[in-house]
Amino acid sequence: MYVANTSYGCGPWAVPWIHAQITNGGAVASGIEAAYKAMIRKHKTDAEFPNIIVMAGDGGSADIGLQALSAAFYRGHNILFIAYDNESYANTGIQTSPTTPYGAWTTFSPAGPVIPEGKKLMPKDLPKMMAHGHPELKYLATASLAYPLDLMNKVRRGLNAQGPSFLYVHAPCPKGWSFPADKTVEMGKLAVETGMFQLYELNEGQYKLTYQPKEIKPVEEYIKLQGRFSHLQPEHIQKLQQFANGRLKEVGIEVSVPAQ
Ligand SMILES: Cc1ncc(C[n+]2csc(CCOP(=O)(O)OP(=O)(O)O)c2C)c(N)n1
Repeated sequence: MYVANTSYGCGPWAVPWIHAQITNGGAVASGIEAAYKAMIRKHKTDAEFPNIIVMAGDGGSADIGLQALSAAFYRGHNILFIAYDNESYANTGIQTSPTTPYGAWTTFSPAGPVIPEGKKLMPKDLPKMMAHGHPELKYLATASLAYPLDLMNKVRRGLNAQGPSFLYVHAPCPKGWSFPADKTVEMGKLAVETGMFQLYELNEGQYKLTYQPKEIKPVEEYIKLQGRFSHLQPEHIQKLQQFANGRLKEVGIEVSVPAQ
């Protein structure tokens, strides 16, 4: 979101923004929050306390940026940390990250005779990691660009929460996943309808689904539209189906693996 939006020497934001390292988005936001608080308390500024929002990729949140994110939440800074998940280190040319799904092709997880499925590891579940063990956490939700009103409402709730808030946004990437750009919203919806991504809010320690598909579709309907999964064999697809079923079960939806 940084490089693509600011190439070169300009940017699209109508409000102030600052570049952070991929390692330290949480720490940079903490510093801005602390500076505003101190300056307001000491009457060094007439400014109102602003909304402070981090926009981090999955690398900058689930992987290299995780330490700074967790520390900012532990200290209780009044910030909204948004992780937008395109399921790879994208800007550098599509390398695997902890949120890249099992079986996905990336340049660091190519499919070949030795490792036919490409990526062997199952993904890290960052929102559930953030949901536990951060006592100051005020608000947590997942969202998707395919459900924009829901997304905007969750941003507002996170900003209203007066403390560390975390929003995890599923953001399908046509280039990295290899599908036509005009299918981006469809891909976002299919992720939710197949259980590859779940929309929820954390409500007093319980996951509350904010959108529940009427019928859960087989994951194959989602992955068959993406070039990054085109090498998968039926046994790999079965593993992805079990993964989706497991994630759904964690948020309260019981699904049996649909027959192949
Ligand atoms: C400390 C450090 N290591 C590596 C890089 C190189 N780098 C630039 S952008 C990028 C990918 C970021 O991935 P992600 O955070 O998922 O965001 P995306 O590009 O997918 O939006 C990397 C690794 C860097 N800028 N800084």
